[in-house]
Amino acid sequence: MKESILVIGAKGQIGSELVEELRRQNGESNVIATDIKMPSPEFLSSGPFYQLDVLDFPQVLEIIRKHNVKQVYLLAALLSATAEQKIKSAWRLNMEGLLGTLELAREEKFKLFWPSSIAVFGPNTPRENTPQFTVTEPSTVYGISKLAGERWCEYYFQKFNVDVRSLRYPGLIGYKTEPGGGTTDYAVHIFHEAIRSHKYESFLSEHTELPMMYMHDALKATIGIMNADAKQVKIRSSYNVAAMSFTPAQLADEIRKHIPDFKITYKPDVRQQYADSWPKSIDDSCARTDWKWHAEYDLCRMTEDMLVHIQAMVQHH
Ligand code: AKB
Repeated sequence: MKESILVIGAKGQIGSELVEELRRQNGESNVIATDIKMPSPEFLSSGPFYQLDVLDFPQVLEIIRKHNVKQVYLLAALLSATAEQKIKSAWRLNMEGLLGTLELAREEKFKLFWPSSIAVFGPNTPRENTPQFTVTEPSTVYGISKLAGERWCEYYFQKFNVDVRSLRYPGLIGYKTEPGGGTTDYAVHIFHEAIRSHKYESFLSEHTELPMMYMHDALKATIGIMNADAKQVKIRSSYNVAAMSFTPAQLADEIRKHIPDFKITYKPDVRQQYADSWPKSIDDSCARTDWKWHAEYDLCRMTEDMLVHIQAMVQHH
C-alpha cells in the first residue's frame, strides 16, 4: 500500500501552504489534509480532506491506518494572542494535541513534525542572537505550551524512539493565507493595507525588533528537517531557525521603496508585551551545521515578493 503524509491543521497559515507544496512534491492523493473547519470548495477538490478535531484521537488513528500514514505534520494550535484570551483551551489544544499525537507516533511508528516558536524564550533570555541552548522562561501561555511541548518531544525521542522533529519558528510572513491570533501578524497585515489604503496602524511600537521568516523559507526548513537523515537531526527538542529581523519602522521603510506615499502609525496594544519578551534575533548555527539549513529571503527580497503577489491577487478579484 502507498505511504501517505497527514497534515493536521491544514487550513492555518502554515498548513495551507505546506499542503500545496507537499502535494506538488509527493502527488495530490498522497497528502491527506485535515482541519477542524471545512475548507473552500477549491481546497476540497485539490486532494483528500477530512474535517477533524485533533483531540479526537480514535478518528486520527483511523485516518492514519486507512491511508498508511508515515509522516504527520501537527499544525493545529492557538497562537500567542488568542492563547492569552483562552488560557485553558489553548493549553488543551496545544498540549493534549501534541501528547496524544506523540502517543500515536509511538504506537504507529510514523515520523512527526511539530512546530515550536521563538515564544519559548522570555524576558531573561539574551535577546540578541539568542543561542540554541539558553534561558527559556516564557511569560505567555503559548510560550509555556511550546516549551513544555519541546520537552515532551525530546522525552518521547529518548524513551520511546519516536522520530519527532521540530523548529522554533520566528514570525512567518506569506501572501497566500493570513495568520490569526499571533503577535507577529502585523508583518503580514501591513502588506495588505499598504496595497489597499497606503496606510497601516501597527499594534507593535516603532522599534520593536523581532525575528521573521518568509513562508518560502519556512516550508523549506520544515520539509528540509523532515527529509534529513535521522542521524543529522541531533536536537530532538526544537531547532532555532532564522532568516531576518526588523522593526515595524524598518519594514515600513522597505515598503516605501515600492509605495512611496505609504504611511505607518503606531498604537501598541497588549501584544506589545508579548513581543517585548521575545528575542530580537536568533542564532541558528546548530540547524545550519546539523542538517545544512540556510534561509534564502531577506527583508528586501521578501518585501518585493509579497507586494508583487498581493497586488496580483487584488487585480485578480
Ligand atoms: C505568534 O506571533 O504567536 C506566532 C509565533 C511567533 O509563534 N507567530
